[in-house]
Amino acid sequence: MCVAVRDSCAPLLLCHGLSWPDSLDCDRFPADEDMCLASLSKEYKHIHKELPKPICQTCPAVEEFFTQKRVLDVFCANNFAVKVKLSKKRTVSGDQAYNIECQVEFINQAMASGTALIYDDEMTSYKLLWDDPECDIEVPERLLSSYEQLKHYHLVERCIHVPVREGTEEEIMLVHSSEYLEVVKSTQTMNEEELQRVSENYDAVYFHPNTYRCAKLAVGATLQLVDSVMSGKVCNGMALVRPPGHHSQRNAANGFCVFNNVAIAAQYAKRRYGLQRILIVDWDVHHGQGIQYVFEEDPSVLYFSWHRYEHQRFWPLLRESDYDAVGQGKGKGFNLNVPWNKVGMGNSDYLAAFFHVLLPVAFEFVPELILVSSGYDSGIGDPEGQMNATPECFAHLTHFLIQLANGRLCAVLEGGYHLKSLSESVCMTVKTLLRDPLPPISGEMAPCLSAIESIQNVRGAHKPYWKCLMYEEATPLHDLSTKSQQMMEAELIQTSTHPTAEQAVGTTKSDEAIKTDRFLESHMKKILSPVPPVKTAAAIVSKADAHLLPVSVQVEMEMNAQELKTVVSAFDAELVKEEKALLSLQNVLAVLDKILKKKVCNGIAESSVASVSTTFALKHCFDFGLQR
Ligand code: Q9C
Ligand code: ZN
Repeated sequence: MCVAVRDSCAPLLLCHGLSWPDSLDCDRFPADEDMCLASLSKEYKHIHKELPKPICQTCPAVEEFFTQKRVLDVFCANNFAVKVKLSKKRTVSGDQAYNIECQVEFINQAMASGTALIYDDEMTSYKLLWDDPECDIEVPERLLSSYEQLKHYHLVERCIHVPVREGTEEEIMLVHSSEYLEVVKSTQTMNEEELQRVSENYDAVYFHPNTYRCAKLAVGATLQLVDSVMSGKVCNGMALVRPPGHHSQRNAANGFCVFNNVAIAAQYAKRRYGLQRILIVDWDVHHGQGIQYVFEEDPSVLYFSWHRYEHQRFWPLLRESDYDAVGQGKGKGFNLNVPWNKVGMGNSDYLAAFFHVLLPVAFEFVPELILVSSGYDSGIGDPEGQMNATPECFAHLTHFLIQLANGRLCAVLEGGYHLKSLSESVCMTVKTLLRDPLPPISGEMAPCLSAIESIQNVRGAHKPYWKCLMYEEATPLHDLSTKSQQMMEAELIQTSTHPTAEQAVGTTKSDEAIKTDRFLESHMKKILSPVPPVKTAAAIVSKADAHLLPVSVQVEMEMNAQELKTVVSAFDAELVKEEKALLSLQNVLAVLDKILKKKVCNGIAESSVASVSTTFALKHCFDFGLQR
């Protein structure tokens, strides 16, 4: 609970001779924060002006109502859902006097709706100025093509546009040192040669005169998103930013990252909103070691990352990216690493990691906010990741996550270097945040052996820290199925003297990229069937009850008798001779038919003869040509 809310309501309660309920924790905002006071000052004045003088001996009913409404308004304006019950009781002393009993019950932070989209093309204003094969995939087109595709699917206009701002020095210093900030600042005025020299001090980083400005915007965009979600303006959202953040560290840029946008956002959310549990999900294909370092000892931030690891042979080549880095000190158990020891991981492997590692732990953790380090280099076609997840996989990952934290999720772009794969995956994420129905996920649904081994090892390593893993039988596997193969490959590379090997890799890669382009073009058409115009249909027996349904539910008429005859053959007719059974069947088939014809997403039908209805429903599906 916020001090400002308490203070604004205090005069209200006081004038009724009441004090703030002791049971409410009122100090979740540090007193020196002015955010909430600012947003409330209008309300506060309003209260002072309009409230009856603090003598309520004769408090009439209308005034009680007024008071109640005021309290509610104040709380709701701040996104707190409360139940306020003011009841009037005559005092013993005299007929004219009342005691007002006040019960304030916090239900929860109110459920907001809407999706924020934060993007500014100014973040495309820096690029690599020299030749560096290590960095040449991190291009401005990454943002441009993602935003174009969002426009193409008409998703931009369905989102709430939130402007970017610069992150302040103070905000940047929630994670970074002032010395490092000064280094980055100094690159603004450097010439190419100087820029190149600074860049060389870091691993896989390039600076441009506009980098500093864009890095500040990337931080600010992320914080704008956090503010939009936490203030209840929206329920969730996505920030499309460059440069990415998850590799950068207190004193260092790293892996295209300058300021750690997501780590700063988590520190900011803790400070400003008094959050006690934040979940960071890093689905980028690289290990966000920068985030791990910031929160290693912090039990209030649960960090999950899966990453291409290949037994520490993949960048950033760190021992601490393995499954046994579980966190340190008080933070033990709050760092979850799923190292992928093979390339080619796909939808089933990612879902398995969610089902068996992230989701059980996250549900036990009960986060108040989710930040996603939303990199799409874990998607199909990406030259860095070499993985296989198709765009709709990200829809499903998003869908599972919004079941937590009241749906409060901020997705912040990290990597993603195959432009088509990146932009389709961004679109699937935003579509899901907007709560569009999900496309069915494609491909084989069993995880591969190597994925199972990694998953089993993280579960084993975290067994001491989470109840949901308490009964895990398996102990960490040391002889991984990929290990011997890995050794052989390493030897092969060492002994290989094939002169054209490098060239061959070069050509296959771009061919590969084009192949993925073509694949995605047809794949997306296949899976993105138009969204049915009606979400839910209902067929109910007594039409008089229709008014009890939410307005958005379309009430169906029963299937007409003529149509029904084609489903119920003369032989089967025996089964539905009774009028009641017939009506039930007509109801079920009416809804089913609409679903099959994609006129509605889902539905409910009232039936008194469920098994008979099911029999005919199945038959109708087969007739419709529905198969596995
Ligand atoms: N030969 C992000 O995705 N690659 N950063 C280094 C070493 C660096 C990735 C290759 C990849 C950085 C945000
Ligand atoms: Zn990455």
